[in-house]
Amino acid sequence: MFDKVKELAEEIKSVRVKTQEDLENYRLRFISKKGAFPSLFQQMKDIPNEKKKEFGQAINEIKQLAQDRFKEFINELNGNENDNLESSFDLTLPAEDSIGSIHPISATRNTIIDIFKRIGFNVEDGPEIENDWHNFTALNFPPDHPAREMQDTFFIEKNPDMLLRTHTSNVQIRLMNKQKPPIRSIMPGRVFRNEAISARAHCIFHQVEGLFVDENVSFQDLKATLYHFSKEMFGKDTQIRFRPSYFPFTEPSAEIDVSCFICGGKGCNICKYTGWVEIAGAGMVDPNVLSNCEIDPEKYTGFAFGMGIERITMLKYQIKDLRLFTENDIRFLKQFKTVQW
Ligand code: 2NL
Repeated sequence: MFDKVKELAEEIKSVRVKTQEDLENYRLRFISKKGAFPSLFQQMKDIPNEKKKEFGQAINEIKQLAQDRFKEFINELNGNENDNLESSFDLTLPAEDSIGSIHPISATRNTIIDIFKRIGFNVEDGPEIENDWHNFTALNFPPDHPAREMQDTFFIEKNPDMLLRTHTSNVQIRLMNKQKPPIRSIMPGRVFRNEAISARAHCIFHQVEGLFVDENVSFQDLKATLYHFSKEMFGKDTQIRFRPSYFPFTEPSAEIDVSCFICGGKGCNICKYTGWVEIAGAGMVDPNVLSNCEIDPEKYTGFAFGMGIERITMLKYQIKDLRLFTENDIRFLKQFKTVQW
């Protein structure tokens, strides 16, 4: 009798299941009520009493084996089916929701580029990893100048210093070195500062800087250019104002505000009830900066400006937290599907 149990165990172990039909045969033979086990249990009555327990345990063990293998066979067959793409996906269905959207930072950058291109500015690009000269010293930040504190950055190497640029002005320095006036260019790009990340600050962000150097370029040219830009960007009724400020690389320098395009200047929580929002910094290029690039400050003058793309995007779309730009949460990005540029 025990031999029969052993034989059945061997048989179960030797079975290979490749098709649904094999599986059904296995089920009939080892799992169903008419299979091998009920008849084995029936033979219990012929077993001497002292062996009954041992016999029962042996049958139960291989019955468990039969059931375990049955589950494995089912998984194997289903698994193979999933490998077969044709049977589990309908490839003729239209792709759903697969077209992405323009990132709001790109949209704002593209709008800014378009506005300046139409009034004759070129677009320039340059390195994100920069040496001390092009990021600081040529821009009139002497090595111990306190303004360097405000633009602490990430150093790739010390002595000689290699660092992540804190503004795109490095591109302007490089441009003035290789191209003599007239120069009329904007420089969009990624910049870096050693800042704690919060809703209002990030260690990586984006800027557009602009530079116009020629004979007789005046502060009036700067005002007219930024006034035109503001109307194009925020609407034709936009007003601008200049507040005196300080940058090491411009003299005089100013902070530029536009009349609040949400409330039209009446006061709201975007403009913090002042009627004005800050959008850029600007000024006349310091003569030292021109000299550093071997441009004669007696012959040429220039204006320059810089604006943060994140800041303008946050104002435009009323985005309250800067971190949303880099988290790539699809629920945030999807909201810009209708934005063209
Ligand atoms: C801001 C202010 C500014 C400049 C950037 C510049 C570049 C050269 C020479 C002189 Cl090569 N100036 N750039 C000038 C004034 C302001 O940026 O608030 N940016 C976000």
